[in-house]
Amino acid sequence: MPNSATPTHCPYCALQCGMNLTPAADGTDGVVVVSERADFPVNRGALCGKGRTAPAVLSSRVRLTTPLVRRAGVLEPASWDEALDRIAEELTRTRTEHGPDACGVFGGGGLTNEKAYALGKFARIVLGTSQIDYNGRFCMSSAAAAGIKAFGLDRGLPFPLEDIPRTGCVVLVGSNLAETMPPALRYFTELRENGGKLVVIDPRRTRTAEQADLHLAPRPGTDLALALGLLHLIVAEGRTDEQYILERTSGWEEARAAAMAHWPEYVERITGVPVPQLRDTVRLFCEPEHAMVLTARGPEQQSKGTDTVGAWINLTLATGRAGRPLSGYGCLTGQGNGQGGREHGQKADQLPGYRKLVDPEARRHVAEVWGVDPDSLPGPGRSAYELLDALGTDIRALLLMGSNPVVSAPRAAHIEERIKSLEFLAVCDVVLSETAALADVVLPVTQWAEETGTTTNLEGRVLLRRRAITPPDGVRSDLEVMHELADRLGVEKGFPTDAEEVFEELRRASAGGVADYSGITYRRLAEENGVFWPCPAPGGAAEGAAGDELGARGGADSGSGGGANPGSGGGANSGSGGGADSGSGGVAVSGFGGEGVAGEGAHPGTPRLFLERFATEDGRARFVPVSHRAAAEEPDDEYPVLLTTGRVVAQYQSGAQTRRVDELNAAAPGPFVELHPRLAERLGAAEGDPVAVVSRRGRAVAPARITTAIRPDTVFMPFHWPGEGRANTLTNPALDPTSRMPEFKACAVRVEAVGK
Ligand SMILES: Nc1nc2c(c(=O)[nH]1)N[C@H]1C(S)=C(S)[C@@H](COP(=O)(O)OP(=O)(O)OC[C@H]3O[C@@H](n4cnc5c(=O)[nH]c(N)nc54)[C@H](O)[C@@H]3O)O[C@H]1N2
Ligand SMILES: Nc1nc2c(c(=O)[nH]1)N[C@H]1C(S)=C(S)[C@@H](COP(=O)(O)OP(=O)(O)OC[C@H]3O[C@@H](n4cnc5c(=O)[nH]c(N)nc54)[C@H](O)[C@@H]3O)O[C@H]1N2
Ligand code: SF4
Ligand SMILES: [Mo]
Repeated sequence: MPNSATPTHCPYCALQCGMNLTPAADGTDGVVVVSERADFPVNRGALCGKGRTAPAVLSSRVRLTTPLVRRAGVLEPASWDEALDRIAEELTRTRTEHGPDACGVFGGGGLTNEKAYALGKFARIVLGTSQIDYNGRFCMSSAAAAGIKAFGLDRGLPFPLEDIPRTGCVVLVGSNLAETMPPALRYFTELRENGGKLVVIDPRRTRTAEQADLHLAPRPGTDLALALGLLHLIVAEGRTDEQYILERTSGWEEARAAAMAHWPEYVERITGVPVPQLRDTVRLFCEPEHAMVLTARGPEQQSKGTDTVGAWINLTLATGRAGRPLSGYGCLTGQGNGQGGREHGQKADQLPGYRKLVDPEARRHVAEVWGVDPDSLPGPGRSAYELLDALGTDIRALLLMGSNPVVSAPRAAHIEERIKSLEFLAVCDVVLSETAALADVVLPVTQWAEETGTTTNLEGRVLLRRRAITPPDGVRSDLEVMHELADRLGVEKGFPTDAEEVFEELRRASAGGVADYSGITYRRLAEENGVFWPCPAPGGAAEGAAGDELGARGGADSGSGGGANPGSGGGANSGSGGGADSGSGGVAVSGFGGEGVAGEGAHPGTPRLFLERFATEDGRARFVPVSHRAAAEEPDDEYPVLLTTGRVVAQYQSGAQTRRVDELNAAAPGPFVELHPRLAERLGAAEGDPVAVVSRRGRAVAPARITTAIRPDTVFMPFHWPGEGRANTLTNPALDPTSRMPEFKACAVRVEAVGK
């Protein structure tokens, strides 16, 4: 039995925990045993409840195993041919009658790199539409935009998690990782055991905040003011690193001036965080030699998320932390392939390799790989919310893969109406999600354990998720779906069904781009425990394309095209050629690369970015001059309370998968409204009483959960459930001007007791 165990990775979050899977000896449907995979360094065998129970969703008791087609208003089982023909006909009709942009495509950050790549290619060359985006827009897009502005490159963490225990202080902004990435908590526990300090910033005293040396509880939506106030104090207390600022950054004067306008007392009034706590934070952050700022959805899912993350990055720059060993800024990406899913072209403005769709050179390179005319590639399309908002008007038919917006989109009742107003909706999913239930055609697809593919975890580590079991009869992979549809729409070549074949093409398409995967192969991924991008092919196997973008821009790995870091094999990152990781000040790169695995001349990958230079044109990080502004909707007499939203440990996202697992439902059976005893008393609500939360978008009802762990001016709802308790009925789709991220984390509501 043990020798039939397959090492693979969890289907859910961005930690991409390693696990071993063994099919039941008797081949019983859906029965798969999960066992510890201690050799994978990120989680070292530890799994959360979602990972442990993930095989439950493989069972045909809860999943789809036959295509469904709507006939006379009812979804009925159909053959694959009928279902695929129907989709092809409707897409063709829509395109002919209304033009290619009347067809929309919506993807997901849970899709493998191969699927995300193929979906972007499918939209642009099969449908010829510009109208593609994905749920990652709702996730880390603000951090991505801020990272690109400041560093010239967006990779969630610029260092591996293993650096965290060895730094001096981590400021964790709006992450509840004790619930959202439980095995990662270990890194922070070790940090504290080593004498390092943890500061957590969250309007709620979460399980994560309980681990902290210092917990700041700002009003939702005020992180920008908080970061500016801290920078003000850093300057006032003379704690800046002037030499670093001079040598490695630009734009300090403007950013400094903007921060100086944010006096601590003013910041206290906006945020509710007392000045002494601001001073303590500055001391904890500045005193140690090394320190990090990590953000997650709290500060990012705001209509000013990009500026907010920019302000936190400014703190790391002013104190000389970014691009130094054991220090810097990172974003904790969320979905299983939240990182890779944002690199290979399912984003509205993007081509593979994190290239820009508006860049003529990028278009030329990718069009050549795809064998099409660069001029035939459409331009950038709408962002996720704007795309969903245009359904039924400009966009008449939608192909959706890997998301459940009926539950997860902001202002969800409106988006549900938009989806219902489509002329045609096709959904590929493993279960009949709330969105799939509205479709005209539903295609049942294979999932993680049944198919091979790669994901890129929150560290930028590309991983091989291996097939461990045979899928049930009747399901096909997303790649097969795209192959079949492309074929029916007149594109016979270019959509292989084998994931490795897709990956080989992705390597070429990404070569020379920011997210360069050209030096990564399935073989290397199988032998090493993942490879960090950028990883250019030796000698520019990208047909001379390597080096065009990064080289010209002096990117993170200036050795691209030249096989920098030659043959280190042992994983030392001190190769010649000025790769980003050379001269890393003696930081050992452990847990990376095995003896000689990378092979002679192979690039070892880049666990740590920016140690010599940033990926900007001049190699300097850019300060952004930002000032605080209010949330799009602030409390008033009619809506006097702030609503914020987020997650609980036992459910995942829209719950489409985890709400089908008994053990998880027992732990987290339904929605709730977390509120402070003082607010509950005013309402006359007792624990468990139904309370209504009302915003300008709608009304949701869920039981009260009364706790002193939340600010009295704020209520919290998790967003995992549809129906009456759907948090997104309430949320405000106000968008960040740069990232187009909706304001999931702050809107004005009133709270009412129900039927007392
Ligand atoms: N169990 C579970 N784990 C998950 C997921 C899941 O659905 N369930 N989803 C995965 C995905 S895709 C993602 S993106 C990650 C998200 O991971 P996290 O970002 O950790 O998750 P959230 O609960 O959305 O938000 C984190 C915290 O932000 C706080 N917060 C709310 N408003 C504000 C604010 O204005 N400022 C600050 N500083 N904090 C605020 C909330 O109280 C919450 O505790 O989790 C991943 N892991
Ligand atoms: N109020 C509020 N709303 C939020 C957030 C918040 O914090 N607050 N967070 C936002 C964030 S960060 C995110 S990431 C989104 C996530 O929200 P969604 O985009 O809805 O994410 P999931 O629920 O993971 O949906 C994934 C769907 O794809 C299916 N699926 C899984 N694997 C595959 C596959 O391989 N192929 C195909 N075709 N389908 C597959 C699943 O069964 C599921 O139906 O929610 C956002 N919405
Ligand atoms: S922490 Fe994330 S990747 Fe790890 S087992 Fe849990 S859901 Fe899966
Ligand atoms: Mo996310």
